[in-house]
Amino acid sequence: MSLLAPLAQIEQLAQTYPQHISELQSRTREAIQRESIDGLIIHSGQGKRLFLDDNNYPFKVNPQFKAWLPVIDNPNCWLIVNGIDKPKLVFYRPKDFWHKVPDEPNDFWAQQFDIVLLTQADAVEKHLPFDKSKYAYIGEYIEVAKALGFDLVNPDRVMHYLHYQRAYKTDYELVCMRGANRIAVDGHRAAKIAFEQGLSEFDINLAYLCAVRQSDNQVPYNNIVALNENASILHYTDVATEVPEHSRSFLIDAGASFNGYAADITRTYARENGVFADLIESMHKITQQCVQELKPGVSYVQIQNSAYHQVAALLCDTGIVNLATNDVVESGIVSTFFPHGIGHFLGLQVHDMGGYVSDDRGTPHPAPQAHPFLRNTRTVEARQVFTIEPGLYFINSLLADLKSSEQSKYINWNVVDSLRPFGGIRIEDNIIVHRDKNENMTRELNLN
Ligand SMILES: [Mn+2]
Repeated sequence: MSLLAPLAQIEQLAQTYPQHISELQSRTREAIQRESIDGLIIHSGQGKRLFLDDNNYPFKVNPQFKAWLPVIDNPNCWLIVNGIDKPKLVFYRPKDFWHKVPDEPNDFWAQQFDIVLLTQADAVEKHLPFDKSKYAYIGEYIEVAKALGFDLVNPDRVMHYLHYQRAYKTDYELVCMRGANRIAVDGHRAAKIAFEQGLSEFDINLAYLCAVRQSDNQVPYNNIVALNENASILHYTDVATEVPEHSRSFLIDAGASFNGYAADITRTYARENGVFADLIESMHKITQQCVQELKPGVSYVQIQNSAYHQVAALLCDTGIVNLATNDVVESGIVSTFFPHGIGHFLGLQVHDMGGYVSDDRGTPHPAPQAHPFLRNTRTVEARQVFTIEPGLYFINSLLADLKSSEQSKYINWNVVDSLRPFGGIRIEDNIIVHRDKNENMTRELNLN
């Protein structure tokens, strides 16, 4: 658990956790009934060696494991669950003087498990059910599962059900997600100051990590810290060490982890007033308008369409495109400037699972043709957590395509060229949908 957690938050975690486990138990009962099996054996993972090397990649835990408990840094752990008996945790605690050995579990979550300590990773078999034919292995290491005698590995019916249900967060998960936002917002404030001081991307990133007290490997995804033109590269993860001559603009897409749950926040800043700064203000309004439209019963695709219209209107108002708003959308011109989805589920993973299905049997519901990068097509419901992240960019490769097309004549290229050096804008908030209201976790922490 984060050392930054205030006392009230620690109490909330302890109070809400038993209900979280009982919800996971109930999902487990349903999942194993559908598969006609007796239980699930969930593997936290294992160390992964670099090719021709004796070092490991950073350990990334199986999300189905960390769904149960906030143990995110310990390989070779196992959970044995059947939805009825108290969950059994095989907790890896080797004799090792090279690496830090985790303490024996005694945190708020520990009493929900029957805990067995494992000193040798390859001695786990005696703690697992003898007859594996009625159990499914849930994890990444198929060869390990086979060697242990499992026939069923990540069976579809179980996985579809668990992924679908993961979209409905328990109260415990909401406490964790608020915690992740709180940490990330501290980082965003520090990064903004570092930009104002004229620091390099590398040093801004350090300022961010320093404020969130998490390393590159602990934050939920690689931070995007982009000055000037680099802000037009959607997943820019270089961190240039040199200080640019002019820091005109700054886009930062960076999160934080809390008990294995992610925050995913983006802000964009301009050095000086002007057209680009005005565009940033307008994009803040579009984000907040989309958040307002997010409510139970609405299709997430509808939010995407709304964002498209609003960005199209902005392109017209700014004189970038000389067409009526509807024509900017229908011609597809808007996707040159806004080429990604409006957002996604957020939770144990930054792009949480279960966005492309229409039911818990995994019936596919792919993104519509007009929005191929949209990561969610479900109907919005209470207890779901989303990002809302409209963008407006000046991406040279996409602009070149537009320039060589029929539609080039509708574009005011002088305005476009004057904005290219600023890269682009994305404003991303994290929202819990409740039955009667939305909770914009990011804005409630006064990150504007
Ligand atoms: Mn995002």
